[in-house]
Amino acid sequence: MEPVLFYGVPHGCSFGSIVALEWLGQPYRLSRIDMLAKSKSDIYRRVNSMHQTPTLLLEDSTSLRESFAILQNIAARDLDRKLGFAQGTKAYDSLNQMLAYLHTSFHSAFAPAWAAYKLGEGDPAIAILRDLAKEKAAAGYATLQLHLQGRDWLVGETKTIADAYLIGIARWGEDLGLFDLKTDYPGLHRYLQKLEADKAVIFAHAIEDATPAITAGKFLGHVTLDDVGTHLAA
Ligand SMILES: N[C@@H](CCC(=O)N[C@@H](CS)C(=O)NCC(=O)O)C(=O)O
Repeated sequence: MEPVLFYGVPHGCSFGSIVALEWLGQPYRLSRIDMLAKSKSDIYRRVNSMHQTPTLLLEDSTSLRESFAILQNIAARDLDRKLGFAQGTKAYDSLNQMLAYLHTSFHSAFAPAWAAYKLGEGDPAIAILRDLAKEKAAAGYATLQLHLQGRDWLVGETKTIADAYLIGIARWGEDLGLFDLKTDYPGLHRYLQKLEADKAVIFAHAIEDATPAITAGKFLGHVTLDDVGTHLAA
């Protein structure tokens, strides 16, 4: 079977992997995971023991977890697309450096606010957690805005998996009610708006929102977890 990307709703960081698969232009399928569901799927746990998204189920039925690894796997499928670079080159190092920053510093900055989101209303920890996230995320937005000054894309001359990954995470500041990006980070906002106009990004939003989605790549449709279970058992 073609690779299957398990993506999480609402607004998972898996968004970037959907965008990257669209940009790659090779056949793939998607499977939807509700991250807020009370009961966790045993089938999905067989694919990802931590029950996190994203996961890429590969052609040989093995699972690849972690956005960083999934995005590099996607890019390496066709280096001519320039979504990534050949290992051992300076461009590859720059891309890895950016992906590591985006994951370990920027993605993780929001973790306290996501923890607060799951707490019951009136919990005194909420304000502390949100303040902590705001401080860390503000540093991230400022760093990225500065980095983008005089550049069109995060790494190199064309859009890469780093841009795909960032567009799925940068929205969290507004999702969580911590920032107004247009006012607070206008330079970064302009770059994000440019990405929002990309067909693959429009497609990924439609997929998350479960509205009609027009693929700009080779999306072959959704598979259910039951389909995946049958496939895994085979
Ligand atoms: N280190 C993982 C983190 C993935 C992650 O944080 N996924 C979130 C969505 S963005 C998730 O699955 N949350 C649900 C949960 O942890 O139960 C990666 O980079 O792929």
